[in-house]
Amino acid sequence: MATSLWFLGCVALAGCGDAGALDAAEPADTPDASTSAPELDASASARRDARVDKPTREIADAGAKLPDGALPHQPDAGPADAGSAGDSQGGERPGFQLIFRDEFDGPSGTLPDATKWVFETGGGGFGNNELEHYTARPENASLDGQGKLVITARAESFMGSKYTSARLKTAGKFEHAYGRYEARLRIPTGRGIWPAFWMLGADIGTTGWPACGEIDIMENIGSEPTLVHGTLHGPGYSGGNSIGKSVELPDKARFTDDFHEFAVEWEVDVVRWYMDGKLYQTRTPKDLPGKWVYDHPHFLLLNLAVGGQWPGNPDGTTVFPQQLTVDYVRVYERI
Ligand SMILES: [Ca+2]
Repeated sequence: MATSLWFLGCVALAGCGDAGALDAAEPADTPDASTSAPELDASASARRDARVDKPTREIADAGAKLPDGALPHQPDAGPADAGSAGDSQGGERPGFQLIFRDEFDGPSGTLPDATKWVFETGGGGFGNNELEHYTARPENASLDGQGKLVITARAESFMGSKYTSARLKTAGKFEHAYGRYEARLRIPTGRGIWPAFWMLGADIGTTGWPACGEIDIMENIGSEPTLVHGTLHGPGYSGGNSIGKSVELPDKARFTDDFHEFAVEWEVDVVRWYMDGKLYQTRTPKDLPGKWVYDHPHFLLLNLAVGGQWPGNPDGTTVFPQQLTVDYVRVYERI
């Protein structure tokens, strides 16, 4: 089946309370003024831009072979634990050296490690007509005491929004170029539910979006429980014109029923996407209608949006709360 995609868009960082240079960011340009973000109040920290179109894309075979010219993947270095059990002790990967990790070990109900993660808070739709208000409360993001981070979207009235959730980023804490970026996630499901694990260029505050670059490692809309998407957004290919591919599980199993590992391996002039250790997409500058903007540090984001142009809004079939559960986030450099 064809997929309908509005891809992750921009973040305009304005007036956020985070430490670091991003505080001074100007609101980023959006690819379509008719769908640009509303004016921000001073407390709102970020906006994604609008998805302005619904391109149809190929769905990858999860067992795809490494194409000619791609750098070698380590075929026996896949997820240390492909099942549903936790994997707090893993992380060794031949040919790579860990440079960032969070296994999310810690007492139940505590907030994620503030030396690694920054909460982005606020509502207003993030340019996508999203419905959630992101908070920094443990009700929306906290450890479960069993080695997992749980981001929870709740149906509740909060500062004018009907839903609350959380959005975490490593901006100002961990920003890096190249390497392998992976997370083991159990995603939620249901119409209007929109989890993502992604990266933005750390220069977004000065160059804006999409010139800063955006690499979406995993994105799903809850009405499509058997598909996830990997995408690049850059100048000339952003929003609905972004470059990406979708991938399914064998037998079209639902992603929400188990943990899966999502990764990119990002090198000079190439980004490769993996799902459970299997390559499903490779992009190089020749694939892009615009400039390759992935030669500078990016930061990571994890978020769980509710509603918006791409996923649509929750309806009577959508169950709340919904949870994005994160077993680990790890970043490696090649050695
Ligand atoms: Ca863990």
